[in-house]
Formats: sequence, C-alpha cells, structure tokens
Amino acid sequence: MKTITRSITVAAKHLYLIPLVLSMYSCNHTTKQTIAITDMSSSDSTVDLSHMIQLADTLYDSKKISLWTSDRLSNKFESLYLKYENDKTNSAASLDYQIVMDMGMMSHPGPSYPLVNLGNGVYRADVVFNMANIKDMGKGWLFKTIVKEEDKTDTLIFSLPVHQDSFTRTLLTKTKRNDQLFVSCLLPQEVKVGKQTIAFVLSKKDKEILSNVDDYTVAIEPFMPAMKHGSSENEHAKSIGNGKYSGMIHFSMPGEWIVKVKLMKDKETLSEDTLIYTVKVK
Ligand SMILES: [Cu+2]
Repeated sequence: MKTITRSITVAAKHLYLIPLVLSMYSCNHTTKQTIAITDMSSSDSTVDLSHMIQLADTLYDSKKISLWTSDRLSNKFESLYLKYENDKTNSAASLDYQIVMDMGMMSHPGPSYPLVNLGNGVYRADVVFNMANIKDMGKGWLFKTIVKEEDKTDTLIFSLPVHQDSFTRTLLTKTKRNDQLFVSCLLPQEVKVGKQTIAFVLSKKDKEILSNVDDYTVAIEPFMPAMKHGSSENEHAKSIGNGKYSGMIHFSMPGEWIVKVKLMKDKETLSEDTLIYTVKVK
C-alpha cells in the first residue's frame, strides 16, 4: 500500500487579534465552541474550549483541525488542546503530535508528553517549552499534528507564539538518582498577598519524552530577599496524582519574593540544587 505524506503549514493567529477573533467566533461558530468534555486522565474535571484561545485552525479535505490553549503561551509547562472534526463520520484517523523548535539554522524537538485522547475528537498535549521563541531566529516553536488514515499520513504544522516570561516557571534539575526532572511551578507571575495554594508539575525527562512523577515531596520555603525574612504557615506540596503537587504558601507582605524549592523523598533531599522561583506579590 502506498502511503501519501504531505505537509500543510498554518500560521498561528496573532495574539493581539484574539479578543476580536473570539467575539467573531462566538457569533458565527457557537456550535464549535461549546464543547465541554470530561478529562478522565487528570484531576481537572472538565475542559471547556469555549473559555479558551484558539491558536490556529485549518480546513483540509473534509476535516477541520484546531489548536487551543487557556492563556497566552510562554516558556513553561503548557497544556494544549487539539480538536479534530471530520464530516465523513465513517473514516477513522489516529492522531499524534510532535513539538519542534525551528531556530533557522537548526531545529530540535521539544520535551512533551504523549497525546491524551479526551473523547469527542479532543486531545490534550502537555508540553514543556524550555525556551521562548527568539525574534528573527527561525520559525520558533512548531506544533506538528500527524493525522494517520488508512492509506495516508498528513502532517499539519502550526506555529506557536511562545513568549518569554519575566520570571522563569519551569526549571530543569538532576536528582541524586540521575533522573532529569522539569519542575514547573504553576504560580502566575504576580500573586496577591496572603496564604494561597501553590502547585507544581514534575515531569521526568527521558530524551524528549516526558512522564509523570508522583513519588516526591516538593519542599517549599518562601523568602523575601529585600528584607531577609520568610513566613510561617507554609505546607510542602504533596502529590495529587498525574505528576501534580499541591501545597500552601504564605506571602505575608507585598513585594518581590522568591520560593526556594527542593525535591524530597522520605526526608532525604534528592534534587541536586535548590530551585528558585521569583514572584511579585501585590
Ligand atoms: Cu518583607
């Protein structure tokens, strides 16, 4: 059997157009936006694309493929949602994806989890963007959607606008057991003063394939460098499954804080370095 392979490149929508695009879509394409589905594989119970940003979409043959995210993309752990619609209901397709950083002179794959099928033609792709796009240097991050049907494979390429955050939220560390782990702190860049939940995602990196890590404790210590003090009433982040960890952190006053993080197992520190996340407290 002959396999046809073709490649379609789709430009991402400019982010400044999103408010306009969203309002336009809510008038014309309401049926395509109100998809609420249950994500069986994670603790987030539902994924509602109607509250998300559509990064790109394309129509080809009788198919429509679109890519969604809950907020603008930056250099950290991100969940992307792929929606596949086909007018021909009887044709079965299998989907896969690949993340590639195109830097012009060279390109390299990026760290990502296997695609999760959420049902109803929606798939989740969890990715760690370990860098932002660099201006004037290649196409930046590309999302390659691979659609396999009986006799052909199509590759659709979406370019992704991945911005640089002021404060890095994903750090790579090595453990004493020689694992390479991405430690992603899910705090926004800016938070409100007071006691609040702090969440992390631990991703074990084996080449560019990521997998969940659930058997650590993420030890946290908030510190305010300008005034050289910490705070009380903090709780280390414990595993809640699917590579996610949740704890409590207390930012007792406004200003710039750092969160010092160590990975522990049975009271032993296993991360080789202390990871530092900066956060602006308002
Ligand atoms: Cu202070």
